Amino acid sequence: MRLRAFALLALAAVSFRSSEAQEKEKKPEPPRVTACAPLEVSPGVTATVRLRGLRLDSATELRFVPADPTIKAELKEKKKADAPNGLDVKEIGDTQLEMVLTVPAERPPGTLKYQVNTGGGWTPERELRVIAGAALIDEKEPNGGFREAQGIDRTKTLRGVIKEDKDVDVFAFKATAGERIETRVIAAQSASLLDPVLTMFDARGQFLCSNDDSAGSRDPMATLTAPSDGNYFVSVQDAGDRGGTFYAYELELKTVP
Ligand SMILES: [Ca+2]
Ligand SMILES: [Ca+2]
Repeated sequence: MRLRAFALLALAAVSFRSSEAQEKEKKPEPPRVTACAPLEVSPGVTATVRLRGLRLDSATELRFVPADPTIKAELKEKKKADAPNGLDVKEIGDTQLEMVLTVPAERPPGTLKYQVNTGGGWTPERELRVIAGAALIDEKEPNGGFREAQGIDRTKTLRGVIKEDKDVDVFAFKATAGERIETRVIAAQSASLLDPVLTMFDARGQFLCSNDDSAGSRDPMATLTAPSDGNYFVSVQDAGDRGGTFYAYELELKTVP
């Protein structure tokens, strides 16, 4: 009798467990953002930001962390999307979402954390950089070689995109002899699919230095001591020669002691 009761109990436990497992299977999984473009917004400027990820085509709501009712935000086009150039769709997701954001003009530079909701819950927090419009320069194509290099103002952040496979972006800047210039690319540490490589050259196009990954991130950093007064070049490309909409980056050059 006791044995039979035990067997019944065990059976009940099994069926309870399996219905719990079924319940779990039915519950939709939370969405995830794997990439975004551009990587930044400017206060007072309405911007369309594209997100790539898992289950974003059923997005219903967007929120900021901490909550900020002064930001105007709207979810726009939601759709299924193919995996770009051979990337694994399970990793980067097969959906896209557009959000149109206006951050108030008074907001100071920094970061803006956000989350997207679907029936399955909220995405983990992601962040956009907030950079004043006057401190940003946009990349201008064509800039694929030394002859068509884009001259840049080193006091500003350049915002660019490796827009297709094998795209290389080249920028020109001036430096004085002995000046130390720290150059870095921000991409992977934000939410870009780009694995950037940066390379620096002198005015004749001779290689000076290069970096792929630094400080535990796929984003490179290099410090150049200018050997003489004159023009220099810096190039940005993808380590795997890939490119596309979600291969955005920021390039910053600053003089350091
Ligand atoms: Ca480009
Ligand atoms: Ca890299």
